[in-house]
Amino acid sequence: MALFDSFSPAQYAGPDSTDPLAFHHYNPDDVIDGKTLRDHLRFAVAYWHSFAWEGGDPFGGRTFERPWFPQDSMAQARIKADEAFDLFQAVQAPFFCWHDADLRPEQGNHADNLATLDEITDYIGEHMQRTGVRCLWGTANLFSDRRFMSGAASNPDPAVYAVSAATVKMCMDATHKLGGQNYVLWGGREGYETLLNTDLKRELDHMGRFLNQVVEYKYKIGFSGSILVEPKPQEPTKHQYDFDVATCVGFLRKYGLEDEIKLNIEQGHAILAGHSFEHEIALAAAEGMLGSIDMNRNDYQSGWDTDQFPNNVPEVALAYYHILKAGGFTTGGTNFDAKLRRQSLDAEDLVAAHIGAMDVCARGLKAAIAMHADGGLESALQARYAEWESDSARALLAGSLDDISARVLAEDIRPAPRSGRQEQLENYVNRFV
Ligand code: XLS
Ligand code: NI
Ligand code: NI
Repeated sequence: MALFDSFSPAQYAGPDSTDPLAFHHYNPDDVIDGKTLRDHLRFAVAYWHSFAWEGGDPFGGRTFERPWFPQDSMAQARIKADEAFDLFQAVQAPFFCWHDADLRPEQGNHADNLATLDEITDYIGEHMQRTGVRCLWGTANLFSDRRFMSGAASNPDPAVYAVSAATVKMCMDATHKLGGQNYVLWGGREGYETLLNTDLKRELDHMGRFLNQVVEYKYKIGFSGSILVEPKPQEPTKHQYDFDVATCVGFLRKYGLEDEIKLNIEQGHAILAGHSFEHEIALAAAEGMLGSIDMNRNDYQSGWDTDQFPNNVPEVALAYYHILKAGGFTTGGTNFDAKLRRQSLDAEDLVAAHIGAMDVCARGLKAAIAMHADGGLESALQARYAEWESDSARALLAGSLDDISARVLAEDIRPAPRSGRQEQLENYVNRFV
């Protein structure tokens, strides 16, 4: 019995509606600032959390019952794909994202896995044609199988590097075939458990070369999407090499990739790294490396990557404010890399989770657009730095320490501290959310 085919596509019913399966704030066709909300937000469902994850945690296994479990055959993979596209339509998701291992079971050698991925992506391509749902990004799962336990590109064993590179080539080909708009590399187990057995410099050099091979291959096949790296500080390894945006920016520059690779920023990973989501977004934008976002929050107390659906409008509003300030998404979008809580057993829970998350994002985006149009934050920023526009201030940057010192003495420069107005700015934001 199919799970999601009885849900007709969720409709916008307005903020006063009490229908739990209707949109209250996300009206996909609403045009704001010259673009539909659909095109501003570019929502994507994550195949892995919604269809491959079975509801397990470190203390217990599967809680969900789904017609495509156990996920051990191509027949089951097809049922899963049918159900996935029913869900995408039920929540009006324009995009989805996937790992190879989510789409079909990995079985046998690389040749077997190539053949089965080709087969299932043909099948998925038919669903895409039929429904109009598109691929935001594809990626390779280089972390679940035991062969990746010590990393993929950073593995001490060259055989694992080889299989990882071949797997990424396979997944880039599949992403290209499905018209994917980005290709993502999240480090998975690229990191270490202990420095006692780790040659950190060698592992970083191997990762740098690996990413260069990815970029070379992108040009070879004419993939026109963006290559994105997804930072995360820990989990599964104790220390992940792609720790946060700042670390990734330095890494990409070191290996000559700063003009080739952008970043996919996840809210939960920002929190794990001790940053706010908007910090990571604003920093990536400042470096010209903002690509896409994974919109899933963490529990602020547990210290785990709990991948919960977003539900905090003020947080989401600030994230979109910085995305809009950077010009909005181009190839990127809003991927719900989010999973249900393991007690949320019903098909309806998954539908409601996505609808609610889309509503939260729509509210946040509308607030961000309004703040943008009002310009209050921008003019406060301009005012704060206005003196740097003067010739005498510019001369400071052009001069030497000697020049500056002479000026401080000659002009008897004595700074007069002035307010940063933080509370007033916070109050300002609260008028919009
Ligand atoms: C894990 C990551 C993962 C990536 C895709 O924490 O968020 O889901 O988004 O491999
Ligand atoms: Ni994550
Ligand atoms: Ni993610």
